[in-house]
Amino acid sequence: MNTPFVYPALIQTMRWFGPNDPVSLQDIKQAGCTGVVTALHHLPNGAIWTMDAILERKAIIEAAGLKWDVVESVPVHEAIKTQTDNFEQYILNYTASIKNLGACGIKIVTYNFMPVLDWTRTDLAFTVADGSKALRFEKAAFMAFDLCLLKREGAEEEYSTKEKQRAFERFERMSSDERLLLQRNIIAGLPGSEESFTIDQFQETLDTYKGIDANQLRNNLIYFLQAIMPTADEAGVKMVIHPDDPPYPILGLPRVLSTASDFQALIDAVPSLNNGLCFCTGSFGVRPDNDLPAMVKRFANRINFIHLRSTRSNEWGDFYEDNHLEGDVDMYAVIKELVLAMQARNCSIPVRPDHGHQMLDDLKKKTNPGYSAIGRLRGLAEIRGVELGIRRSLQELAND
Ligand code: CS2
Ligand code: MN
Repeated sequence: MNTPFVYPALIQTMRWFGPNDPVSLQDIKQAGCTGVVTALHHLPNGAIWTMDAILERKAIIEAAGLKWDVVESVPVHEAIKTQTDNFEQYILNYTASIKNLGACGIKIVTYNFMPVLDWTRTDLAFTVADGSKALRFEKAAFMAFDLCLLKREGAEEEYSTKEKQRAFERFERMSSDERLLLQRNIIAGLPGSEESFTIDQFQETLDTYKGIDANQLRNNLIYFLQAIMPTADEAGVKMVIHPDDPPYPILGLPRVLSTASDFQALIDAVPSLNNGLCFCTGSFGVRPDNDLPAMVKRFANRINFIHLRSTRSNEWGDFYEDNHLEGDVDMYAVIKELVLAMQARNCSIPVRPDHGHQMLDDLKKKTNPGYSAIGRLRGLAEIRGVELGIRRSLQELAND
């Protein structure tokens, strides 16, 4: 009887925002996770993550019987993205943080290079058909913020007449409370986004990108990666960049990690295998021109962290977070390519259910938008089931 052909399994994790997170480590363990994705959110952007601070967090996680598998994220200071102020010092600090994380045994570090805003939504409590609440990006509301609240210089030229008409009509229908909520949703920073702004601060920060187009931002990203990669290689730390969310320019800001060719440009410039990718189906999946299964195949040896979620878009450019096995993402095809990638590399890759509806008892609780317990537990359970079915089927085929 030959040895059964073994397909490595995904490492199941959930994001945890630290001791103040309404979702506990015990909740995460009961959801079936073995690992945790977290960051030292209490440290200011640009600070060095000391060994003590890292080990303190690691001890809390291990005391709960879990493993700190992934950092999400060590935030990249805006000065590094714009190469202003003392950005070189911030790069040195970032390098020290990577070295300390590697020394503490934390070997996967997520980051993103989105200018000013991290992930962006207009509605954090959009009620879907079954009564649960989802995150939503409504294009007309977003344009209304841009044109009527922020009143961004040059915005008028960026939208079509039809789009502007939809934005102004949308704005007229909003109450003053709705306008305030819209502004807060967009610039107050969502969970994991370390920045939060008043409208004036926001405009000032946008202005720091005047003269920085996609080409320049990409060059600044490559400069940053070239500077930190020797330390990451030395420390055995895999850097994984998270894609843009949404995956296209907003507010006149460039975005440089929205497509396969964006990531290809990075690995062409910085070939180390520790220059890796956080494969987020929700972010990449908003663009119909992103072929997700093909991207998994193409970047299989550089995908070292996975976010699985699915959005559903319409013809107006609106999208909301659907259930993990519904929406526009072919989750079966993506998970199958991920299982094949892990088998080829003979390694297990950490996955987390990205976002999840606020549902059941969580509807009566205050939770981090997208990061309530039950919706993510449902998503992870569905992902786990699809993966198990695929692995067993492939294994049986291989053993025939
Ligand atoms: C999510 C965010 O946007 C997403 O897909 O994973 O919660 C994520 O934390 C940030 O955008 C990545 O830094
Ligand atoms: Mn994601």
